[in-house]
Amino acid sequence: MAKRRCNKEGCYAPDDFCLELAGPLHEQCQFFEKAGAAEAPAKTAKRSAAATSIPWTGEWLRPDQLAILAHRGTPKIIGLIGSSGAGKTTYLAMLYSLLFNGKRIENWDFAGSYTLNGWELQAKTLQVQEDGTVRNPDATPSDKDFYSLYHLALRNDGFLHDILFADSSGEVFSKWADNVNDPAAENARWIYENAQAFLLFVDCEAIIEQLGSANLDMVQLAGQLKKGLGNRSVVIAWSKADLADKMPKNIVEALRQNLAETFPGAVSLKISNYSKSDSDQLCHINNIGVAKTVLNQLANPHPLHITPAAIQTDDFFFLYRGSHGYK
Ligand SMILES: Nc1nc2c(ncn2[C@@H]2O[C@H](COP(=O)(O)OP(=O)(O)OP(=O)(O)O)[C@@H](O)[C@H]2O)c(=O)[nH]1
Ligand SMILES: [Mg+2]
Repeated sequence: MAKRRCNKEGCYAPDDFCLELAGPLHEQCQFFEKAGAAEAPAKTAKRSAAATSIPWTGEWLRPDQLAILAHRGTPKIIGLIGSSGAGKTTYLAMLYSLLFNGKRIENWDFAGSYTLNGWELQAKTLQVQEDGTVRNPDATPSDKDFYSLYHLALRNDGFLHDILFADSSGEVFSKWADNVNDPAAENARWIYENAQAFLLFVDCEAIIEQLGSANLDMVQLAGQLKKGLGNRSVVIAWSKADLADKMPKNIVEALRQNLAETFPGAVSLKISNYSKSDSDQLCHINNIGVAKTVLNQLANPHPLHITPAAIQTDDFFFLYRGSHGYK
């Protein structure tokens, strides 16, 4: 029997995402059913739909569900690491909101997602409510077996890449930083072992509120991340940078130096989810810039650890400048 295909233009289900339902549920799609009717009796199609049982909610993926991506090669995992409340989940919510609102990651075109519901759920928390407030994401559960892998299929240079952003609880990563063998940090260990690149979040607000102790926590986390890092890349995101001016300069300088020595050549970007204008540097440009930097480093798995030439700036961060093509 000929292989069934969808008759919706541009849809290559079952070899690729079902365009209509934005996921692997092509058997339930009206266009796929119609396509199948031409080649197979309707009863066969119904039976095969019933037999397909995918433990998949569209919210987020767990490691044991990654088989649904296996037919296209090995997905690449980006681990988000930072202390509790550092803004990791909000970063993902903002990244999706920006993409949904038409911003582009230069040279990386959105081609679908198996976790659209998960992205949507987080992005909704950033929408302004009727009373003018923003809800913000809930703290990510700190159970040792809680996983939330957010999927993006992205086309770069004609190739399709399955990218998974591995979000986790900062509390768990702090336990892991204290003791990598902590039985309560199983998910942190999995992310550390399986990620090909990392986003390390430095919480500006924590530095303002906790001063030296936030610095020490960060140094400990960075030190643990470095130990078995190999040639995997790290991008440093100074989150909640709308508050950056309030950070004590001596603490920031000490931490910045420590991170520069721990991760030579790593790109540092200040990000914020609170925008002042439509093309806000911290919110619109740098959030996308963080994603673009880490994706480009993933596409080039042996990044050259060359310290960039000195940039004339009154800010000690290397602000992201690659916004060409940014819309
Ligand atoms: N000032 C400021 N606050 C922010 C910003 N982004 C997030 N926040 C605040 O930080 C809080 C924590 O953010 P989350 O994204 O939940 O932090 P997280 O790192 O995922 O935390 P865990 O899940 O507990 O590890 C939010 O509820 C917001 O109140 C920002 O850009 N600026
Ligand atoms: Mg979180």
